Amino acid sequence: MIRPAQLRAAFAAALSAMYGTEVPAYTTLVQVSTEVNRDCAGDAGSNRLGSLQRVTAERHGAIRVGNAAEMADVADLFAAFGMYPVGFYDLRDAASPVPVVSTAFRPIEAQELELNPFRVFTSMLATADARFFDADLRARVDRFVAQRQLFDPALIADARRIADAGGARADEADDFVARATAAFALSRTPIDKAWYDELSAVSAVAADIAGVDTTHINHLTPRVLDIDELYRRMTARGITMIDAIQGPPRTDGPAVLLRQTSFRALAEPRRFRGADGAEFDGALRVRFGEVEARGVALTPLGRQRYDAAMADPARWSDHFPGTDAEMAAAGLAYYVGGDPTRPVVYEDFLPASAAGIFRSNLDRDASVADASDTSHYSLDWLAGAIGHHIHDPYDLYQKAAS
Ligand code: OOG
Ligand code: NI
Repeated sequence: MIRPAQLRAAFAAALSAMYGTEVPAYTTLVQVSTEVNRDCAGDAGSNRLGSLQRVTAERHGAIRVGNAAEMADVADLFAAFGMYPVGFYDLRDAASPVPVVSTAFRPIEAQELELNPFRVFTSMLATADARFFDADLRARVDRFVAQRQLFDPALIADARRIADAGGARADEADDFVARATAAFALSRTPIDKAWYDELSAVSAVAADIAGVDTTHINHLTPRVLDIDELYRRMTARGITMIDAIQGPPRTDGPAVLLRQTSFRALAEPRRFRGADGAEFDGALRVRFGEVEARGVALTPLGRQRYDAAMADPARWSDHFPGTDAEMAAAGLAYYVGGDPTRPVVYEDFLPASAAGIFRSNLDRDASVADASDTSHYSLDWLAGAIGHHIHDPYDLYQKAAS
């Protein structure tokens, strides 16, 4: 029996290999990340926020789907890899709104995270939100998405069986991982130019999701121990990074939550079909490179402080103490058994950073109409629609700490 953790590690590695052939700059990013991690971890190869081996293998992916049925397939597929939905992110209300609601599929137990922490931020197009989609466009998008098939039903059936059995048979594991990986390859099928452009006028993300017949990895993000150093080294190599590192500022105190930065990938060649039916070559810039550094998970109290601190990051130390011992004593962050030398690593995402990452890689913001939103997207709605419990991240951190 091949256990979910082994399948997950193989899946993450296969996606990484595939994405590296699709987006060559990603390979550079992984190389530089590996160098930075080696330099940071020191001779012992260890770091309080994770072993060099774990951190260097660590990735998160991002994918985008068009409706709840597609999201349900994703949930069933990822369950075979021991990845379960955690948290609900509503990016429609961000400073630069994106018409999606999201969750993150990831391992939920400490031991599973240690074996392989691969996670995938998964967004669903919010077509029921009238601020982005009028009734006519919504109906056409919903129809387009309903007629396509992102995942072979046989793949999903195998995933359900593997999830129920708690692993795959040795003779089927490689083929299962290969088929799951292929479902996220960039499609070579021609894109209907008029349809893609119509959706782009609403939102580049809407076009990326519903302008094509397939889904794909939008980005795959390695983890680094020192993101400021990574930023410097990438810049020195002539790769233009976005202006800022998203999330908390660099401080002398304990690293908290998640810091991320990215670079825009170059235009990728894509095939198009014009109104006259003729095909031609074009290019799209929708996929990018992202990198992240992870810190200690904050308690709800710590998160409140974080939100207050982010309103005025220059005065960080007014909100957060400078040592793990003080963080633990004040109940601001999670530590295993309350021991300040054993931080519980933050495994999730940050909505403001996610919106910032989306935004920094788009040519323009979504166009938001002055309509009222009568949609009912929520964590409970999504859980019902995909038929899976969505875990509360704080419950998981509490458990990891106890
Ligand atoms: C997802 C953006 C969110 C992150 O790291 O915050 C994300 C997307 O671009 O589809 O991946
Ligand atoms: Ni990301």
